[in-house]
Amino acid sequence: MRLIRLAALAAPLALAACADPAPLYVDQAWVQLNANPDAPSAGYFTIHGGPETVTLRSIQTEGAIKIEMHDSVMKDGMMTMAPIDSVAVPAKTKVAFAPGGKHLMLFSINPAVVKSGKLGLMFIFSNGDRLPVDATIKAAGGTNGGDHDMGHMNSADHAN
Ligand SMILES: [Cu+2]
Repeated sequence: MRLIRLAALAAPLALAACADPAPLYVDQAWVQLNANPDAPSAGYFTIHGGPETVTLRSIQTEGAIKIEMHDSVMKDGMMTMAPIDSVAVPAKTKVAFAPGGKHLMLFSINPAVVKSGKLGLMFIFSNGDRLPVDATIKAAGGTNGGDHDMGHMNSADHAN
C-alpha cells in the first residue's frame, strides 16, 4: 500500500523533470594571467547551449579596465587574432573559448581581484539571460601561456 502511494507521488515530479529542458549555462571559466603586467591576460570558458539557439552579445566585468572577445585565425601561416562582436551558441551545443581559439582579452585586471584569485564575469545573451560566472585566475608562467604570447603582440597592433 505504501509503495503504491509513493509511486503516485513520484510520477508528476519525474514528468516535470523531463519537460524542463537543460538551461543555458557557462562553466570552466578561468583566466591565464600574463607574465607581463602591461599586456592583457586571456580568459577561457565553456558555454553550454540551452533549449534555443542564442547569441552571446557581451561579457562584462568590474574587475578589469576593458574586456574584448577575440578569435584566433591562421593568416599566411601565422596565428593572429581578431576581435569578434558576438558568438552564436546553437541549442544544446557546447561552445568553448580555449587556448589557441576564441578567448577573452582582459586589460588591466584590478590587482585586488588578482589577489582574490577570482574574476567575476557577467555573460549577456540575446534571449535576455545574464549569467554571472566566477573565473579562476591562474598565475602567469604556466604551460598554457605560450601560444597566447604571440597573440598579445598582435593585439597591440589592432588595439591601437
Ligand atoms: Cu586576443
